[in-house]
Amino acid sequence: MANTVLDKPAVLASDLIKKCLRVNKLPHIWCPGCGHGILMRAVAQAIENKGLDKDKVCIVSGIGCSSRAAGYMDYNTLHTAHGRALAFATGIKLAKPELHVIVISGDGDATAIGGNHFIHAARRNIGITCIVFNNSIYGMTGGQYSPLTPVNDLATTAPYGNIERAFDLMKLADACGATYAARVTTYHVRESIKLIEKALSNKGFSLIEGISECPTYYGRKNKKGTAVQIMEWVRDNSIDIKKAKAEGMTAEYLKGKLIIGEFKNVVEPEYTEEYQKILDRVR
Ligand SMILES: Cc1ncc(C[n+]2csc(CCOP(=O)(O)OP(=O)(O)O)c2C)c(N)n1
Ligand code: SF4
Repeated sequence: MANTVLDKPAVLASDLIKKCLRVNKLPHIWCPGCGHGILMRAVAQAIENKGLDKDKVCIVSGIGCSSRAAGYMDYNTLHTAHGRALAFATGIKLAKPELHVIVISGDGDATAIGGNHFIHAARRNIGITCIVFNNSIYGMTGGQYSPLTPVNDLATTAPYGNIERAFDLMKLADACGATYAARVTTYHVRESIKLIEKALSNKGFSLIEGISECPTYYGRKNKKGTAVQIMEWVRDNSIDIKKAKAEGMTAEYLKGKLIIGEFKNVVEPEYTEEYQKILDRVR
């Protein structure tokens, strides 16, 4: 196995921080126990493991606690408007197809105000790696429910329980035409890094849904306990999609479980390559 930071945490983790983060922007704003830092680090580690040239990486975010990650990461970065990260990223990828364009987004940012950009970026299969830090709630603005808040859960805007059904982001990405889709968690860090690496290797639109903790709003509102207890729940209730399929687990058995792992990995024409073909033809 590669000699990753996770194999020698004490020494190499600090190297990763110095190399990939803007240390002058630290300390970060995230609450103690917030899962977003774990996902940010997994993204940086995946970029590092793939040996990408930092100058060829562009990280785009919208607005939210999750979107603050772009400010801490030492690559070409844009911190844009709420819900619009994929629109900015689309422009960047079209102008500079040689860049590895990565979007970091929250569940609200990506699937509520940014939902339309999401479905069309996936439909076009444009070469963007979209990483949704899903904490099931709007963190930055105080705990409103999002399109990924489970039914019956509590939020500041659903004090008696959320009656809206949540999107299944894996199914949404698949239906819209994304060519790579995986769900990872802050508990399964090694697997998360590997799947982010695979997403970065896909030529077209890749979605990573990163299950993250917001102990401050989602956790407190829903009496989920401490950040550690939330992660223990994830550990005890996650089932890999491959295992679920191999063992023929029924939908009834999987109800209430968190299905993780790689859901889709196919090859389809990538948008900027198709666009270039048109340019070559007409010029
Ligand atoms: C156009 C616009 N609408 C609303 C807001 C207010 N706003 C800022 S962050 C946010 C929600 C963030 O939630 P999410 O995207 O889930 O990210 P999290 O903070 O949970 O990481 C909202 C509604 C804004 N900044 N701009
Ligand atoms: S409010 Fe929630 S999402 Fe935002 S930093 Fe705090 S724990 Fe993280």
